[in-house]
Amino acid sequence: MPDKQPRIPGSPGSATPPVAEPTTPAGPLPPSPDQSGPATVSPTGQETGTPQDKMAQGGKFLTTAHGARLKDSDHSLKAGNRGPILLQDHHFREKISHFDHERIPERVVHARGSGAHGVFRGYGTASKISRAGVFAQDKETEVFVRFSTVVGSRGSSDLARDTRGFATKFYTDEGTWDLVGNNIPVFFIQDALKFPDVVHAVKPHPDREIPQAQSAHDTFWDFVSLHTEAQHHTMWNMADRGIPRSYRMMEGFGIHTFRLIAQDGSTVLVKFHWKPKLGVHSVTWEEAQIISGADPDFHRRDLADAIEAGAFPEWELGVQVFEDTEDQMFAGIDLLDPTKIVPEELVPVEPIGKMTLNRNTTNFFAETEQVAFNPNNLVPGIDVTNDPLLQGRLFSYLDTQITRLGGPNWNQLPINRPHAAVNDMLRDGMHQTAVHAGVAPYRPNSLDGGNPFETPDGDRPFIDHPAPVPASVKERALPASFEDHFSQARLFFQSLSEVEKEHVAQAYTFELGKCYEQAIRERQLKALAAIDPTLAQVVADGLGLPVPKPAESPADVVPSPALSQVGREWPLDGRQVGIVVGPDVDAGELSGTVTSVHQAGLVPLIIAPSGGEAATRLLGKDLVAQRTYLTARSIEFDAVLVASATPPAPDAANGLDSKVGASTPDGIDPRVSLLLGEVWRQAKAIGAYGAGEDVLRTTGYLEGAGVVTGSGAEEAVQQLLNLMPAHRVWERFPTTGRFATT
Ligand code: HDE
Repeated sequence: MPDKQPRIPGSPGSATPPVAEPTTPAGPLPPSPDQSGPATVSPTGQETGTPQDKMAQGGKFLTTAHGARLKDSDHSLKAGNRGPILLQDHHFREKISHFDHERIPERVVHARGSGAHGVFRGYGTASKISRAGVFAQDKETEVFVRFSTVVGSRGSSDLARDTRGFATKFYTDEGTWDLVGNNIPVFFIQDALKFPDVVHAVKPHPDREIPQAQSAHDTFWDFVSLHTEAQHHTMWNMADRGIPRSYRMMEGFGIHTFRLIAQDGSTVLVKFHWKPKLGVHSVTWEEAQIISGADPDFHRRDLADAIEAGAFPEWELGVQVFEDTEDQMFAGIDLLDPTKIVPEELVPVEPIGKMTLNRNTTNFFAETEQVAFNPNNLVPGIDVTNDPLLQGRLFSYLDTQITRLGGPNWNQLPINRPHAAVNDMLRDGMHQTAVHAGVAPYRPNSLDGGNPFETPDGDRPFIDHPAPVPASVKERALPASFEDHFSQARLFFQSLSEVEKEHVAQAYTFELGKCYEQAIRERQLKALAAIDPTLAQVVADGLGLPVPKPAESPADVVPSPALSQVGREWPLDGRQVGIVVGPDVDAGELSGTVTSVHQAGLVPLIIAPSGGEAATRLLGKDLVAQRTYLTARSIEFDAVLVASATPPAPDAANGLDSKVGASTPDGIDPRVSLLLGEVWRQAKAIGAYGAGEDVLRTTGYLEGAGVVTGSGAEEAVQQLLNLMPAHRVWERFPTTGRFATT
C-alpha cells in the first residue's frame, strides 16, 4: 500500500504475498496486528504466562498431527501410480478423517454470527447498587462479544430482517458473567416453554426447507397471529430495527429484569441497556436486499474492518433501576413480563460502564464458533428474577452446549475459560483437558487437606438472594398482568417518525404478501387493527383486503421519543465514503480529498474505472483504487463524492455486466449512474467537485436534497461531512401523508 494513502482494512494476511510460489521454508506468519486469540489461561482459569503464538502452529515444515515431518501431502500412497490407495496411508486417513469431522452442529438459533474481543471499564456508578467487582470505578475486565441473527443458518446473509443477538462474556475476577441479550428489548413469548414453537414457526418449513433466514412466510405469521403476545416484538422486527446498518450501530438489551445485590445485601431490579457510541442506524429494505446478494458478510466485514482500522466500536452499559417491590411492577408495567419495556422517559438509563471492542479474532472457529454463552453465568452481586422466560433459559443454554460442543467440558475450550481460578469438583467427561490433582474430589474430605472449602461471607461468595416467594399453588398459568398484548406494540409504533412508520407498513405488507394463506393475513390484520387502525388500513390496502374489526380498541399511549432512530446526530467513526474518479481526475487534489476524509475518522474508498496498472497510471503511485466501477456497489458507502467526469470505462458495454442498465445518460459510465441512483434512493449524502458536478447535473441529482458541491475538493468534503451525522437525508424518503397525524 503506498505511504500517502491511509491503510484501508481488509488485507487477508499479515504480509503481502509474492506472485511466485514460496520455496524457502519459514515459520508461520504472525496474526495481523488487529487480531488476538483468547487469553492464555489454563483450563482451570489460571494465568499460564504462555505467549499467544505458542498456542498456534509452529515450525518450518508440514507435520502429522503428532509432529512427524511429512514429505508429500499432495499424493496419496498407492499401489503404483495408477493403482488403488493403500489402507496403510496414515497421512491420507488422518488428513481426510479430520477434515470429515471439521464441523460441529450449528447453534439451533443464532447460528450466523460474528465476534470480537474487547474490554469493559466500570464507571463505579453501579457500585452502590451491586457488589459485582466488574462495575467498580475504572476496573477493566476483558470481554468477548458475539453478534448474530436468530433465524438463518451459519452461512446465511447478515441482512435478513431479523432480531440480532448481542451476547457478552465478561471474564471477571469473580467468575464469568454472561449478559446474553438482543438488539430488541422485548421477546416473542412470555413463557420459555413456547420457545421451540416460535423457533419451529420462524425456521424454514420442514417439508421443503424454505425460506432461509426469513420471517416472510406462513408459519411465522401463523404463530405470531395466534400467540398475540408476539405482536410487540414483531413490530420491532418490521421496523428499521430489523435491518441494522452495522453491529456497531445497534442497541443491546438484557430484556429480562435482573436483580442487583449491594454490599449491604439490599437489592434493586434492573434492565440492562447497551448504548452504541455511533447511535442506532439501519439500512433501507432495498439495501438489505442488495447486500444479501452483493455482500452477505456485510455486518461481519464491517465489524472486523472497523477494528482493524482502529475505529473501535464502543457501547455504554446502562441500567434502568427499579425498587425491588413485592409485586415487581412499575407504573402498571409488570417487570417480569419480557414482552414489555419501561420507556426511558419514565425511568432513564443510567450509564455504569463502557465497552470497547479492540481486537479481532485470530481463528473464527476456535473463538466465535466455539464460544458458549450461558445466562447461568452470574457473579456475586448479579442475580436473576422469576421472569418465566429467563427461568427457562437457565436450563436451556447449559443443556445445548453438551450436544453442540460434545460433552460437559465445553467451559474448558480456550474462549470459554474463566479468568478466575476454578476449583470445582467436576471431573472427567469427554474432552477433559485439565489434569486435576488430588484424590478427593468430594467434600468434606480429609485426604486433600479439606480442599476446596466453601467460601465464607467475607470472601465474596455468590449468594442466591433469598427473594421471598409469595404463597401460591403449583399451576401452569401466567399472571393476569401478562394479558395485554397490544398496548406496547402501539406505543412503539406511535413513537416512530413518519418515515419510519411508512417503513413499518411496507415491511408488514411485504411479509404478509409473501404468505400463501389468506386466513393468516386476515388474522394478522386483525391484530394490527387492535394496535393501530391506520397501520392496519394501509397494510390491508397493500394486500388488497378489507380491514377487519379489531377484537379490542387501541389503547391510549404516551409515545416514547427515545424509540425513534430519527432526529439526532452521531459521530462518523469508520463510516465509508466512496470517491468516484474518472480518467481526467486531478490526482493531487484527490490525494487531499482522501486525506481529509480519513482525518475526519472515515474510510475513503476510491472507485476508479478499473484497477491494476491502469489505476496506477491514473492515480499515481501514492494512491490505490480500492474499488472499480465493476466491483463497487452503493450499499457499502455511507456517502458518495464524485471527483471528476466519469465517461464509460472500457468494460462498460451493455450485456457484459449485469449492472449495466439500459437507460444511462450519454457520457456517464452506466455503473456510476446506477451507483448514484441507488445512493439517491437510499437517502445518502452525495457530493461533487470540479467536473464531478456535471455528472450530477446530467444524472439529474444536482438540485436534490442532501446533494452538495464545493468550489474545490476541500469545501465539497466538508459539506458532505456536515450532512452525514444525521445518517440519512431524511427528507429524501417519500412519504404518503397517511401517517402524518397518527
Ligand atoms: Fe436464546 N438460545 N433462548 N435468547 N440466545 C441460544 O444457545 C433459548 C432468548 C440469545 O452468540 C441457544 O448456545 C431459550 C432471549 C442469544 O452464542 C439456545 C429461550 C434472548 C444467543 C437458546 C431463549 C436470547 C442465544 C442456541 C426461551 C435475549 C446466541 C445456541 C426461554 C435476551 C448466543 C446456544 C451466541 C442462543 C435458548 C430466548 C438471546 C438454544 C430456550 C429472550 C444472543 O440454548
